[in-house]
Amino acid sequence: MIIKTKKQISENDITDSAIFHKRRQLIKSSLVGSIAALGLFPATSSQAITRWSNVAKAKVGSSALTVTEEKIVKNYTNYYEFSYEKTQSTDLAQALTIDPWSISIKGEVEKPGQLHLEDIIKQFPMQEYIYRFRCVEAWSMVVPWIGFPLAELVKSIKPLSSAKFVKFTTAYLPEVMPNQKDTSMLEWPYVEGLRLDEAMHPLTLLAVGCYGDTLPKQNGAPLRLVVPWKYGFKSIKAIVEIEFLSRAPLTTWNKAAPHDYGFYANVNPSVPHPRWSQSSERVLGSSFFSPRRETELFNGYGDDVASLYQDMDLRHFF
Ligand SMILES: Nc1nc2c(c(=O)[nH]1)N[C@H]1C(S)=C(S)[C@@H](COP(=O)(O)O)O[C@H]1N2
Ligand SMILES: [Mo]
Repeated sequence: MIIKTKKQISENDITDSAIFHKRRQLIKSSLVGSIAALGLFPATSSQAITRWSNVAKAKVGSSALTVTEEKIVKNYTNYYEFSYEKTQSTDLAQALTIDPWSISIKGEVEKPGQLHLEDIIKQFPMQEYIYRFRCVEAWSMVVPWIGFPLAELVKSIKPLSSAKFVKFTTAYLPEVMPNQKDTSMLEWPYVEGLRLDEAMHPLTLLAVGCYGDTLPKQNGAPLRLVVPWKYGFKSIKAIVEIEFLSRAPLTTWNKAAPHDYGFYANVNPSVPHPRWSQSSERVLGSSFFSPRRETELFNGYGDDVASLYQDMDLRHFF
């Protein structure tokens, strides 16, 4: 796949690129609205594999985030279609072919049909978003994603007023994804879902890259969801279908173990998993002696998202 951009860099962008390099070391979070005009463009449009150069004009928020080392994020992956073991899934995912790739849009929308990845990348302005990421297994990391708000895509395909939920589906390729032949633990393809207002929230991303580059296969290439206030399993990888529904879809983990994994899966230190506490987390890359991090409600994004759940009992809708 060749990812091109028509975007030209201005002198300002070039000046500001120095800021980006500083931001990689110690970066502050996180209001998406405050991450202003971050231009991302392929360094050379002739390359088959695109590298994005990053230019930041970021006004940053309050709490400092230290970006997790790239090699950790790229080698410690959960991708159960390939393996239940984190380094093995990284290796096996390399067999996935991500070019060409298209996404079918279905259900309660004015504009159903097929979207090609190249067109998506051309149509929506890519930015870098540095988010916390908290797995339900009680580890966490901070990842500089490249992508765009899912809301932009949703608006462009015009959901009908009957659309209340969005369902996402991963590729089904049992010849390439060996665990898809084993349905004893999970049903395939992997399915996730959001309420429409969650999908429209500006923090919710479709990511096509991370660490200034295209998304590695093991991290969900070519296109994945990122919902930073929810447990990592909501952030579905290798999306091939987005469907708009009037009712909540059945999602993979919720269906497999409804008492362990709720539909909402909002990060919540006071709702334990039945077999372990969620009150703290192991920060990937921190030293053996570093203390665990206290888990925050909504993974620290409460100022932005708590209003979505105002009248809900978060213990019941976990
Ligand atoms: N299709 C698919 N998406 C998936 C998963 C998976 O196994 N298959 N694992 C989920 C889980 S449990 C987590 S924690 C994150 C991990 O993302 P990462 O491997 O890029 O860190 O992906 C989520 N998305
Ligand atoms: Mo996870």
